[in-house]
Amino acid sequence: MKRNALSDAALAVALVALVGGGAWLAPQLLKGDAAPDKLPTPACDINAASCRVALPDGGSVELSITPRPIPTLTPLAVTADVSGSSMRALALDLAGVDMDMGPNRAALVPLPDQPERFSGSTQLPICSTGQMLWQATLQLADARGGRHDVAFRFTPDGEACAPEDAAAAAATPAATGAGTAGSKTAVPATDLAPQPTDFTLSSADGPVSLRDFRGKLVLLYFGYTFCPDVCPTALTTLAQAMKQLSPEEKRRVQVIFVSVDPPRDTPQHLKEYLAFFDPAFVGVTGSAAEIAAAARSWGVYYAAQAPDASGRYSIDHSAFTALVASNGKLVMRLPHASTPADIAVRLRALLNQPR
Ligand SMILES: [Cu+2]
Repeated sequence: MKRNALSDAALAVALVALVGGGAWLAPQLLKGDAAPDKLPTPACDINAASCRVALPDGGSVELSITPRPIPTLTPLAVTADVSGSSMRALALDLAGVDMDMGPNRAALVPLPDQPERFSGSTQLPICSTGQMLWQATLQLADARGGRHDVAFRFTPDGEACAPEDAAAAAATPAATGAGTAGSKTAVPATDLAPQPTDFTLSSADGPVSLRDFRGKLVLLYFGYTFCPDVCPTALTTLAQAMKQLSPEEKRRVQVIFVSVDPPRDTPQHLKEYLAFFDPAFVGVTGSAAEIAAAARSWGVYYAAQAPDASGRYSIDHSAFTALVASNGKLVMRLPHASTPADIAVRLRALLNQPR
């Protein structure tokens, strides 16, 4: 769905995909009674090698994240080898240091034949042209259940971050079994700190409020029409999902596309752009402050990048679709890798719930 006029921009553009890679674990499973004891960060570059850290009971743990340097939007293998200690590795949490990228915690489980080796898999859910500092926090528990954290900071390798690579990586979770309701590749609403709230923004046909769609399910996506790859892919997926619904079901679902690029996306331009995917999709925009408030409340990150010599710019942005219940509450964030069938199954399950 890449538009030719923008293909050169595609090479430089940032691509953000909140794909649900790796194993997600409800945070409450990991909450101890006391705040974790923070162990000193070792003078070791986790991006370049595995890192060994001394533990308070005299043993040590060696953390490895591969491939190295750590790429974005690529499945990562995580291994924590504990030696001379009764501690267990519980999980690895990946978080943006300067911006909240949402929960991204991979459970680590002992290998059956090597009880001191804990492994799991995860993925950095963003592909950004900008340098972004991440923190990997290894979460450990001692024999009495006390929690100990070790933090490692690194800047991922964005070299392999061309949109095509990212799209392929984003497609991987879907190909390996996402697609059923309840799949762990979706981030459940309970994991979100943001407070989804109503908004009123402008469409080509007048003001649109989220509350106008009470009684319907809403698929809410934040993006921009000059986006070379991620947004067209997401909109194509949503359009295909809608095609899998019956006319009666489709009548009870609304796709809303919120522009994070108000200077370029006029209401009329949004309408024409969205009609290419499905004329029933509604596109809205507003002032920079209105868009920022709506995005923040729905947990959407976006950041315009520096313009090139000809003044063109791309915008990094979250790439999930918020699935909003008929009462306006967030049901879940559908990852970018969701398939049309996955989305249709979820929609139908909600539509068929007794009201
Ligand atoms: Cu986009």
